[in-house]
Amino acid sequence: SPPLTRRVACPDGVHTASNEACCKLFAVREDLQRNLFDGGQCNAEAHESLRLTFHDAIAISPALEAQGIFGGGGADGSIAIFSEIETNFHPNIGLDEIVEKQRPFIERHNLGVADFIQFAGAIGASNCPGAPQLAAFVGRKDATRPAPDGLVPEPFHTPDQIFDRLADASNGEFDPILTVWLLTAHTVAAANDVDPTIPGSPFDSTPGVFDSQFFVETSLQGTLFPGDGPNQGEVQSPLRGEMRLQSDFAIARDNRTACEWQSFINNQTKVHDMFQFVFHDLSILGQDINSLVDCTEVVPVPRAVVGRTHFPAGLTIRDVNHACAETPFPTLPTDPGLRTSVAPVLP
Ligand code: HEB
Ligand code: CA
Repeated sequence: SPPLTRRVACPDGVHTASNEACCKLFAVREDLQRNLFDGGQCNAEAHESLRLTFHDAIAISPALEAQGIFGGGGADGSIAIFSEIETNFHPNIGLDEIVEKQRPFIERHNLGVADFIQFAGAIGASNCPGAPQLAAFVGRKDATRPAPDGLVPEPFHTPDQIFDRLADASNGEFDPILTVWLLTAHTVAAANDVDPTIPGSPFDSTPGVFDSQFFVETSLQGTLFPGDGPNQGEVQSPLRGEMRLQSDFAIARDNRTACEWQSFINNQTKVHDMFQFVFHDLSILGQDINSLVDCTEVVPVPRAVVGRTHFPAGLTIRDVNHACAETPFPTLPTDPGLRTSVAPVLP
C-alpha cells in the first residue's frame, strides 16, 4: 500500500493540509461560498469568476517578448491589480464588476491576487454539477505592471486568430484541439454585454450544469437572434433566450476542430477530464510550477452531473449542422414537451 502522506494541523484548529501554505485557503473558501456564491451555487458570480481566470491568464505573449515588447505576465493578477487599465480593454467588458466584487475578499485574506483569482474560479466552478475539481496553487508572483491590450480573444475573431493567440500564450501547448477543451467552460456561461438588451443570456440551456449541452446546442442550425441582434461577435442561435458567439459557431464547424467538438457530446468523462487538464495549465501561465504549492485538495469535489444529454424540445438530428465528416452525430433523445425559451442567468 502507498505510504501515508504526513499532514500538518492548520492554525485554525479545524483543518489539516498536505502543506501548511494551503491552510489559509480554507477561510477564503468559506468566505467565497457564503458571500460571493450564495452558499455554494453555480451562480452568475461563479461564471464570472471562471471567466476572469481566463482573461487574467491568457494575457501573456512570448511573440511580443521576442520583439522586445513587454508581453504581459499571464496568471499574475494584473487584471485586478491594474483593473483601471485592463478592464477597459474591449474584450474585458463587464469584468470590472466581478473584479470589484472580489476585491474585498482579497483585502480580507492574506493571499496573493494572482492566486486568489484562480482559486475563486476553481471554487465557483466546483458549485456546478459535473465540473471537475480544478487545480489550486499558492505562490504565484503578482504583477508589477499591466498586460498590454490585444491579447484576449474576441468573439468576432476568426478561428485562425484565436488558435494563433492561444498557441502564442502557451508556447504552442494550446493547439486547436486544446482550444476546444478550454471552451468547455462555455457550458456554465452567459453573455451580458454581447447584446446588452438581454443580459444573462446563456450559451446553452443548462448554464448551472457543467455538461455537454453546450456542444450539442452549438451544433444546431441557428434560426434566430434572441435580442436585437445581430451584434458584433453574435450569430443566430437555435433557441429563444440563448446567445451564440460567432467564435463558438465557427470553431464548432472548422475542419480542424469539428470532430473534437462533436466528441464531447454525451461524453461527460471527457468534459470533466479535459477541462481539468487544461485549466491546470491555463491557471499557471507565466508562472514557474516548481515554486508553487499544490493545494487542489482544498477545492470541493463537485457533485455529479444531473440530467442526460438531449436535444432541446422540438429539435432533432435534422436540425444539426453536421460538420464532422468522419463520425456520425451521436443519437440523442429529444426533451419532451413544447419548445421553451432559455431563462436568463440573473445576477
Ligand atoms: Fe469565454 C463568457 C468570448 C474562451 C470562460 N466568453 C464569454 C463572453 C464572450 C466570451 C464574448 C460573454 C461576455 C459577456 O458578458 O458579454 N471566450 C470568448 C472567446 C474565447 C473564450 C472569444 C476564446 C475562444 N471563455 C473562454 C475560456 C474560458 C471562458 C478559455 C475558460 C476559463 N467565458 C467564460 C465564462 C463566461 C464567458 C465562464 C461566462 C461569464 C458570465 O456568465 O458572466
Ligand atoms: Ca451546461
